[in-house]
Amino acid sequence: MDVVTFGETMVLFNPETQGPLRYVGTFTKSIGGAESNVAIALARLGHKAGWFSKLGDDEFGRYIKSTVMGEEVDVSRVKKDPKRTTGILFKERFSTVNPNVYYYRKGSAASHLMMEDLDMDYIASAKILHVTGISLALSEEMREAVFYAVREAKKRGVLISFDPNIRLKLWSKEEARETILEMVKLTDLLFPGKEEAELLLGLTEPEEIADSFLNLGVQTVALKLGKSGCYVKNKETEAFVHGYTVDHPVDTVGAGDGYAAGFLSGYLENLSLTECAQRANAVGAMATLVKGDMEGFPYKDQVEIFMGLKDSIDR
Ligand code: KDG
Repeated sequence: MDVVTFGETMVLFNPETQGPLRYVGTFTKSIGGAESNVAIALARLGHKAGWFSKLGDDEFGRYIKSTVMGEEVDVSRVKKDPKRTTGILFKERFSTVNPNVYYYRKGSAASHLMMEDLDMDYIASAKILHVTGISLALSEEMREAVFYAVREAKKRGVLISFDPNIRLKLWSKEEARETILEMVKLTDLLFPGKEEAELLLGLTEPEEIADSFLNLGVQTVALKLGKSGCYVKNKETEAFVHGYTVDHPVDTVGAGDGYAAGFLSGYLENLSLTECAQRANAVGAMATLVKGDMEGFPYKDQVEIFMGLKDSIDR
């Protein structure tokens, strides 16, 4: 396995029309979950990815499992919780590409994922364990499970990849800051957004932000700067890497997960830091071209065409 990840994936209802949810009559059903997004994006880029969670023993749980499996992600460690249900997520759109999000996930099966649910041999079989701050916000059990998995995996030589993914609908700024900074100290590859870094460190300059994270023990910081691209730094090198311009973005949700997957993909292929950042920017940008959290992630040849590394034959 190249990358193993775990966390909550919900059934996602995307409105067909704009406006307040109470007036929306039709939705497209899909799935949303930061960690499964990363696993799906990695699988499309040609890597071996495993994702697990706890799902309700219900139709939405079955739907999520078969969808992730259909993307060629290993789902062999997914568990069912007969007592709890699968979480639900609704988006609501007004004029922008950034939708509002409504969660129906409190007490969900996934938020009861705990230490005993972890197969540490499976996790330790991966080169990289990827986790996010969403799991840290869901419940005490989940938080404990994530810290345990990360500490154990680290002891067993697995690289830790972490995306803070701060969702203020799930916890307060203070709680997020304290918990996430604790996780950062265990992290090798870190993927913060600029606003997240500001919230965590109170800093605004990319170079200062990266240095602060490196001082906390992080090996590589990939700071997402939105449309402008990213700033990446490790002990040996640093670079500002331009983003890709997208003419008609339709949905920004999932772009950060695409970025993380693009970066990890480059890392697994031993690309340079700048090349990892370029692939990350490209996958993130492509994610915004399609409605849905994971639908827009490209296959390897598609991202190479997008980056101008390969010719496309359209007809
Ligand atoms: O990063 C995208 C995710 O936020 C989305 O797919 C749904 O996991 C999700 C969440 O908790 O918001």
